[in-house]
Amino acid sequence: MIKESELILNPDGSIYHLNLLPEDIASTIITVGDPKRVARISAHFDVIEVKKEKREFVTHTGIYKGKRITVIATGIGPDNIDIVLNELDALVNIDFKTRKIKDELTSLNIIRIGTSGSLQADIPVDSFVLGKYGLGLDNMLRSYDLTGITETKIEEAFVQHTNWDLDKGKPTVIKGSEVLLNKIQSEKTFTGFTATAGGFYGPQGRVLRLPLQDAELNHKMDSFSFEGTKLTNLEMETSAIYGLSKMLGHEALSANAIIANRANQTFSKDPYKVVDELIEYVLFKLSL
Ligand code: R1P
Repeated sequence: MIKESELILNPDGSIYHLNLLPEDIASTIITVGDPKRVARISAHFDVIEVKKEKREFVTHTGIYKGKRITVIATGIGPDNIDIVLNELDALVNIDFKTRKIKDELTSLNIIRIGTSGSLQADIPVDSFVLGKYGLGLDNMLRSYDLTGITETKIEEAFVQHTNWDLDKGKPTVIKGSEVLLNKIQSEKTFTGFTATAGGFYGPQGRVLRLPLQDAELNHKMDSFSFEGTKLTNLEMETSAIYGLSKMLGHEALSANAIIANRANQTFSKDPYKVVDELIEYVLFKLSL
């Protein structure tokens, strides 16, 4: 039995942060960073059945072309992903009455629709990138037993290639869902390593007033590849989603709209447009 301090439920029986009941979510879940992006997605639904929120965790569940889909905002960063993924899993795989793990486990399909910066000059702003792998630079996953979850050979190659300072912790590499990748990729999408940073400025090589531990890191990252797969883009959630999904038995894929290009220092003229295009693209692919 999972104790009250570990599995925290609100007085109405909903899970602590997400404020959701088990029946509020579908088995296909779209995650977004920006809470306002939730309504931009559910605007495409034929019907919206559930609208709930607490803090940055805004959730809409509805029907899109006959398929029940939940869209949930995670807010920014891997620490929030720890909350969202654990609580979504608890909603389907823990019986809230007995506080016991269910005998039959449910596997969710989790798709992130995010925004991201490209590290490659030939992956321009306004394009779509799918993360074949998540490369975590943030260490959130290191609190878990990652035995058998991470791609250790790629991790070692990355540490060596970038001369990574292990005082910052050790990068993790986790593969995304092949099933979802095959379903969603097309000639419209780029694929590669999506790197996840634990911050927006220094952790992604941006300098306003503070000097960086390694000013060359982004250049070392954009020249990293493993068996032909390049490091494509940088954002703040993918590797955390991939790691927790893999450990918990869910399928996960991250689709990002490229709104900045860090290699040629450009920014999309209309970031909302490319995000809306990615939303329509992913919803269409999920409906097939
Ligand atoms: C930073 O501005 C935020 O935008 C990106 C990053 O991953 C981070 O969450 O994604 P979202 O647009 O999905 O929030």
